[in-house]
Amino acid sequence: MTDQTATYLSKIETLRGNIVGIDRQVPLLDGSMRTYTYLDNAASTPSLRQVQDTVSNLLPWYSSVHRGAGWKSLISSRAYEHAHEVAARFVGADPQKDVVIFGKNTTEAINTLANVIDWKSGDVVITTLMEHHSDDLPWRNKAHVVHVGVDPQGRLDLAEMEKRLKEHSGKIRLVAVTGASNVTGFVPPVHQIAEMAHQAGALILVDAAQLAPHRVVDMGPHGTSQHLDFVALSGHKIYAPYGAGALVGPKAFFANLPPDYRGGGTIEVVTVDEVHWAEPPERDEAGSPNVIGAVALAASLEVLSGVGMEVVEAHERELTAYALEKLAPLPGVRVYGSADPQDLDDRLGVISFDVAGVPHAKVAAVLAFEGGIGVRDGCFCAHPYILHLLQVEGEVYRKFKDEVLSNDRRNLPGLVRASFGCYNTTAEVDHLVEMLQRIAAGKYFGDYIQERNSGSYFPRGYDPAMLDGYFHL
Ligand code: ALA
Repeated sequence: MTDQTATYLSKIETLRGNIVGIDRQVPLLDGSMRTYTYLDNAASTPSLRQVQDTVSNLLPWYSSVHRGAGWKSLISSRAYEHAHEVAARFVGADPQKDVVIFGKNTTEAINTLANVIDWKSGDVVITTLMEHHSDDLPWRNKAHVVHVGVDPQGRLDLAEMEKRLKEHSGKIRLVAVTGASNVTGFVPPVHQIAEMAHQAGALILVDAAQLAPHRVVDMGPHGTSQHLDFVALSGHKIYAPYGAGALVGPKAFFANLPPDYRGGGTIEVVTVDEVHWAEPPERDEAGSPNVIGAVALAASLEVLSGVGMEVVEAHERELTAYALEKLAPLPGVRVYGSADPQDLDDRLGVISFDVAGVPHAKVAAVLAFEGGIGVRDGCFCAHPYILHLLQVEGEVYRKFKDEVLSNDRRNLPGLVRASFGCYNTTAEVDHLVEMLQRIAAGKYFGDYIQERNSGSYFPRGYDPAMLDGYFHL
């Protein structure tokens, strides 16, 4: 082992040691207990210990920010301002020209942008079929939305992007594109797309909810063709599940537009006759902000920057290659997107698959109850992309839609998704693969019953009250 590899591995081991709850034991159907294997990091990541500690350290000093004169308010305000600086640095924003607007999460960040833009009739937003709903639905009632398609594997079709940009040139207000898919893990070339968008006279938003926890995000210098105008991310997907997310973008842009939410903290002066809005970010952070969440998010970003996002990427690449190699020979297991362990430059460790003959919700239930493994199944809040990958259309689509609208989700199309964080290990991948081998061979032993409304499976005898002892209910 080279010194470099040893250093890299020790950094990853340290990260794992700092994951809150890494040692949780869960009961299996055979009566044994097992350390939980969490492979649902694309949905939400656990907290880092340093993040928890930062929150604990701030809580005794917590106070409302900016409007108080006392020592606690000064400390909280300082911590909150520092959080803005850290978030800006993490995405390579310009501290003079850009602003970080804290909110709940990526969904709120994107809705904020959609709600502040001064839309004009005929405006177009170009987005893609790969988006999760939060980077698709917010545009639909604002502008004419054009969805750029994907190639047969599910990668963004750049030739179509070029074509649509030309077709709508001059009318496009925004290109809204994911930094990485939460379904296939594909990473579109956002800087190349930025150049294309700018040539068409549009701004670009990168939904970095999935990208930021796994790769370097660099908005790049203002005024250059590949600069990213807006970036959105979520704390709960980057080891800081304390309810904060961020929208980063040009200060001058927000300074020219009234805020979406209006209220305390958003103004300089107000009378019954007139309002003078505050400068961003205050103008766009109405009400008492989530100081704890923002400071938690910044703590996580500082830990990850200290480790190096290139180290995180290298580890996750190895893990993904290992998983794809191990999954390839499993009969009945089909990976969607790319299943090639060598083809990792433009994909993350998000692996969506199905198991022939076993419904996705049942696979997830067996993994949970017999393997102690947490994955997600279904459509991952990305219906258009999943339905496309599964080729659900026409009569099949109409049938399942009618069932869902009558509260029957038993036939919901979908996939199972294993998604890695920076702390997962090859031993955890081995355990997943061994369980999938058993499932594909029909060698699970629970008697699973499917709920009509949710489509979820639970083993006979399961009672949610069993969970109460794990937390203080
Ligand atoms: N985007 C979230 C997920 O993929 C909801 O699970």
